[in-house]
Amino acid sequence: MAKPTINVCLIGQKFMGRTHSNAMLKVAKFFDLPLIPVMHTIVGRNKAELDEFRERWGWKNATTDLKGAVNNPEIGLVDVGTPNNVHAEHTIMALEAGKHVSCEKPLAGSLSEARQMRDAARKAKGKTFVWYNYRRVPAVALAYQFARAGKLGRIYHVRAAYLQDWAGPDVPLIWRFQKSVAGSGSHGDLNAHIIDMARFITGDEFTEIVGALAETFIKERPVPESGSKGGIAGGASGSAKMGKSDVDDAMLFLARMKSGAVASFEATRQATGNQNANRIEINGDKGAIRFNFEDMNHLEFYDATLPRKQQGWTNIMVTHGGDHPYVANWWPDAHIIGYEHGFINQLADMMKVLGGKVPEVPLPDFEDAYKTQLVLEAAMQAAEQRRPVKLSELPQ
Ligand code: SOE
Repeated sequence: MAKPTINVCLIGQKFMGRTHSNAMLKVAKFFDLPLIPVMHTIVGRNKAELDEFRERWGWKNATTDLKGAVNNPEIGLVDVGTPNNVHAEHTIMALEAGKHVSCEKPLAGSLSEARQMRDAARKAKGKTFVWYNYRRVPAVALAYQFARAGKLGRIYHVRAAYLQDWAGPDVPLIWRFQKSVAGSGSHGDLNAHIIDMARFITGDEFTEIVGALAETFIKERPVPESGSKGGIAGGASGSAKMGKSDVDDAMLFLARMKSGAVASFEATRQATGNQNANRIEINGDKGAIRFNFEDMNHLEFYDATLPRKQQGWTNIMVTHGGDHPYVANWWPDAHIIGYEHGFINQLADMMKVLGGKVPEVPLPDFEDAYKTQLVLEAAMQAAEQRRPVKLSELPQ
């Protein structure tokens, strides 16, 4: 019997447009879902680029008419994969049109826009989701299960760093280096992920940013000649004209959490030698976990309840279908998976939730993602004002 379907309208066809389109193509092949996504309409600004994208990925329709597509009564889910400065406009339009809405991270480029989105979601009938895709890397989901099962015990430390090294001086002034579009640089792009991961794994919340430091190493960049592909894979060529980069290349901060745990965070695009090292270590009184996305199929676990002579880091290959999250839908032991599978796993969970089922691990909605946005904002204020900032000072 044919499964129920939901027509999807995707806004944006650059880097995240590709990861989301790939997830839509694959999800029903690998997961038994209560609801199947249909690639109904791709929305963008450049008709020629859109037609090529529609053809390549198999979208039924392509249009530059954002309003018409979002308000199309055939559409059930609007998926926003555009730069941060239009997340609020696109998602609120869709919520007001009665659609379910998913949005790329971070929720928005600013706290005020994130708050508008959160408030719109509170009033809307549609469900909301945010693509914090690393929650659905099996090793990170396993860390969540370990922490929630008490295997780490009382948490003392969260130590997280998201280190990239792609943003050399030749990289043009794409939207990621423009505060008016991105809201911040590595901070909103990379610290957003590790803040969400820390909150997700521990179940803890932040109370205070004790200190923060933002640095822009490369103050000017070549102005892009061609439309940038938006992603870190470049795709834009720089002109001779130079423009000011007004965002952080690196942001480091120290924080306190509700449980009493202390935390250190670092995001940078100039950590030479670290290409996409999304790293987190959490130390508790019963155990510890360590994860590095550059080795994404492994989770290191330290069991401090063993006799001291037996204690040591275990390097778990998180690919066992019987026990590890999501893996039963993929391949046999040690037939490893990649970056794109986190997005497919996320879409599977979104379809489960829309189909009235329970996701494998919790999915962040706009309410949840707003809490991550509060931490982002508090750290930015702490860096700008060179003082500690309590999250309670911000609009909740
Ligand atoms: C660029 O820093 C980027 O593409 C981020 O925007 C993504 O969220 C991250 O998953 C990979 O790096």
